[in-house]
Amino acid sequence: FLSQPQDLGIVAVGFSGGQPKPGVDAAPAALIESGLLTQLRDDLGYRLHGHDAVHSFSDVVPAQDPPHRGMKNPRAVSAVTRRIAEQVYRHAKEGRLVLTLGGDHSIAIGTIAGTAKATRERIGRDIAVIWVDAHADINTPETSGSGNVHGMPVSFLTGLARDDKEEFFGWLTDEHRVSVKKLVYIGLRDVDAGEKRILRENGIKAFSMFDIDKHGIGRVMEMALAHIGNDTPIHLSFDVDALDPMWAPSTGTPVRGGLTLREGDFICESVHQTGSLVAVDLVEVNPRLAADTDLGAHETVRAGCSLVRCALGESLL
Ligand code: HAR
Ligand code: MN
Ligand code: MN
Ligand code: MN
Repeated sequence: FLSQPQDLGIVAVGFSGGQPKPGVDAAPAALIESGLLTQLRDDLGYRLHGHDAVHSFSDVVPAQDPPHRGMKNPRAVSAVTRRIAEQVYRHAKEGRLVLTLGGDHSIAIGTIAGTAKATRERIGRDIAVIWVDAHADINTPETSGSGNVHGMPVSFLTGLARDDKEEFFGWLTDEHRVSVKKLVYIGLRDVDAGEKRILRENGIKAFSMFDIDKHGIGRVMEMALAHIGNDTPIHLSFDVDALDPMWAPSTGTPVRGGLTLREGDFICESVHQTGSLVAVDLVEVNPRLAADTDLGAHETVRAGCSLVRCALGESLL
């Protein structure tokens, strides 16, 4: 007895304005060129929607964009994430699983805002977020040392950071936000002092590389999913830099001592197995970086495709 084909909304986001290194905007095209969407359709049986365009957002990016509260490119990131939120919302409202291919991690402001709102309206539930990353991305504009918004998305999504002005993420309202209680980190190993304080003061659940070494990834996923609770809709936001640079060298801020590709795949498989997945982001693949090595960006793109396929159910029998 075959199950119904599942509908998958694709949002391909060529955006790099949340951090300074060009090239992360080329990731969606590289992932798609390597056959990802064809595999999802032909091998995994998904019915794809919205996959014809890689969005560039040039129409909403202003010519002048001076810093605000230390944030770099604040108007551009705000406008682009607002647009992404609308696109993700439309897919999720239809009951589609949503796959977003980034782009830097600032785009998660849009993706998570979109699924949070749509899931509340559609089934009256709050989503949980599993954030897989070497970094916590929970700086506020005031704690950030870099001013790069890709280090801040979680603070805006949880309401720890706020701004009244619409052009600086003031468009985010309660319906877009997620509770710090419904947030779980996996893979952390490069967390700023100010971020550690935020995690501690808000009692945020986080499994660092230390916890993975100590308990093993199997036990960590049991604990992570237990924290979220059965049956809670899950948004998986996967930063490819969670993987060790051995498997994913082509990324803007690589940190040694990360997940093996198999551990990354296992995280994705475990989330798929819950049956509660509503959205997946794959971010921070930068095909222009480490391009001078033997394999170039090929290995990183391949790892990214593997993570997505695992999250969408490839390897489970
Ligand atoms: N924590 C640092 C900052 O705020 C570095 C963030 C790096 N971020 C990413 N995303 N690559 O996870 O700037
Ligand atoms: Mn990140
Ligand atoms: Mn990261
Ligand atoms: Mn399945």
